[in-house]
Amino acid sequence: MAAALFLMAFGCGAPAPGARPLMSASTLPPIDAAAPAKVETATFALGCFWCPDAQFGIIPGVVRTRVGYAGGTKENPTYHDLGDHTEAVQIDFDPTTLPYDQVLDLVWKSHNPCVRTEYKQYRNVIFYESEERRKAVEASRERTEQQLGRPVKTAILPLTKFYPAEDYHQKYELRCTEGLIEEFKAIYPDAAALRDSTAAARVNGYIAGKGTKAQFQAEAERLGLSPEGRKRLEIYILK
Ligand code: MHO
Repeated sequence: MAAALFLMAFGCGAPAPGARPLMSASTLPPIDAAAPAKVETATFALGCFWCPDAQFGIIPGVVRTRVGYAGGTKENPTYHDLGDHTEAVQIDFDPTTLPYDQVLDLVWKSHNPCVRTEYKQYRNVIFYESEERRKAVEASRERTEQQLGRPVKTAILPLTKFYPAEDYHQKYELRCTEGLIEEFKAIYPDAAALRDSTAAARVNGYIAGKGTKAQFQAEAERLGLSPEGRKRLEIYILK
């Protein structure tokens, strides 16, 4: 009897209870469906990680962002048990439209590199993943010192490991914005998929006031928002 009821309720070939329907490319925000297969990754720390998450998530050519902990030795750090780690952001970017040297320029311009940061949690760091990257970072430091005419104090360190932070820190501004976060949770019930969405990265940046009207007009259709969601987001775009 129970089996018959089960079959009546769910039918043949219907997903098992609790299974999530498979996401088809057409239900994704177009900007996510078009994410390039080949990306490179860069990691840096510029104070509280909520801010660079938004600041870099809005940049054309940035495909994904994630915030986390890096630079220390403690294994499996958490926000409340950080050990010797620093809050960091990691971006996946499309090197064909945004070369690594441009990423570095943006990093140098988005903080004051002449100030030594007192707390390890919030210190400024550019991490490198290879010898080639180390050379590129050091050359960009020299260019920056010449431009500023002062020594730069931002640390340059090898990236040994990056620990992604808790879900509630990912796309923080978006998560705090009623009406918009619900739209993303409906598209991406899985927190890691939401974190990895280009559309979520852009919307998080717009909410933080990092985007311009011109950029929004050019990509609004591709962010996967409802007409109400789009109106809600427009309130945050002032420039
Ligand atoms: N506790 C600070 C910084 C948060 S952060 C992710 C705040 O609430 O603004 O370090």
